[in-house]
Amino acid sequence: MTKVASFDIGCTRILSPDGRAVSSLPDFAKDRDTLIFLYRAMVLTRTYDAKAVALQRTGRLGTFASSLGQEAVSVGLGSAMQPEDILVPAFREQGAQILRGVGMTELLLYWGGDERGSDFAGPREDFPISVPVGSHAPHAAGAALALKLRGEERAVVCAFGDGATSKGDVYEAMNLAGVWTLPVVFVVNNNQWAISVPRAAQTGAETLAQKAIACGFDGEQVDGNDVIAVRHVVEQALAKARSGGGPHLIEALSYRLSDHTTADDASRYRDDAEVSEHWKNDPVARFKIFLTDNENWTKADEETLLTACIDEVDKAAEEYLATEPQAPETMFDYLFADLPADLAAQRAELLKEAGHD
Ligand SMILES: Cc1ncc(C[n+]2csc(CCOP(=O)(O)OP(=O)(O)O)c2C)c(N)n1
Ligand SMILES: [Mg+2]
Repeated sequence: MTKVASFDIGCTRILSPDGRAVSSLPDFAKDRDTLIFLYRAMVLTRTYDAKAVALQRTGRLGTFASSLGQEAVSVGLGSAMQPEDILVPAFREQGAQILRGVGMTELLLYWGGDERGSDFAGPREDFPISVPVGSHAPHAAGAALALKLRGEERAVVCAFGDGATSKGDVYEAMNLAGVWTLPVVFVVNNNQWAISVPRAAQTGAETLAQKAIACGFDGEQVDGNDVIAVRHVVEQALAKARSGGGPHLIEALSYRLSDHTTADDASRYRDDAEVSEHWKNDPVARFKIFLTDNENWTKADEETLLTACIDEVDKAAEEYLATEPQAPETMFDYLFADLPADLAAQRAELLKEAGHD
């Protein structure tokens, strides 16, 4: 038999869980301001998540998906992007969205059931949150095709979870991206769980990264709790995509420290001991040790940062809570350009009931 194909899957790690650099630092990681910018973005994301969960628990927000433990994935990928690139997120990439200019007030409106939260003022060409699992991947391929046809040196980042990689939509999008050499970087936010389905039950493949190989492009793993490594590999993949080198798949290895969403109780299907073990890889703690040891990050710096993040998040929450709710009939207004007759009748009935007609 002649060997006709072979492939390797590498994994990049720059910071070890105890905060030491275990391979050479990329240039951006030698700049103190950039490091602090990344740390602040992760702390802000964690603060926002905690506030959102508290709002939900007190009846002031709908179901919410926290990114606790996965901040390095979203901040890493978000910080690797240029403003003109396009983010097509799932629902756990708030770190990237906030960093790219989506307001926390807007994100809270979204999770509060207000469609205006998806119409954010920030990066206008970024896509809104996709709760349907994986169905945004073909949209990402479509956006990348548009960039390619227009000859623009921009690229798309499409993020989804480990569970989404079992969806046909994701494979179809990757296949199309491969065959048409589209400028799109797929990032698997592998938090080891898809609600109650563990990674081992998701696929027989050894890695999720190797799914790229069947689609004709490279895939690799990265330590998803290492913000420096995530930013580095996504930056490289984006540079390749923008310059015509085609798509790339990055599997970011992380762990979902929270429940799936506020509608879930993960203690029903996974051991507390497993979760405790993964707290040792906390991306925020790891980066704080690195800053303390290498950049003279002090307790006072930490206090100032925490206070600033809490203030920013509290302000966004107050703005969200003070926003007048939309009129109930607006629930019909965002899906169809021309409302089908049955929905038009329901809309009219609602207006009549509310005395608005
Ligand atoms: C098309 C579709 N099927 C099922 C669901 C219900 N659902 C929401 S999240 C989820 C699991 C997603 O797992 P993963 O892709 O690993 O993302 P994670 O939630 O872990 O970030 C499921 C099945 C959905 N939202 N959309
Ligand atoms: Mg998952």
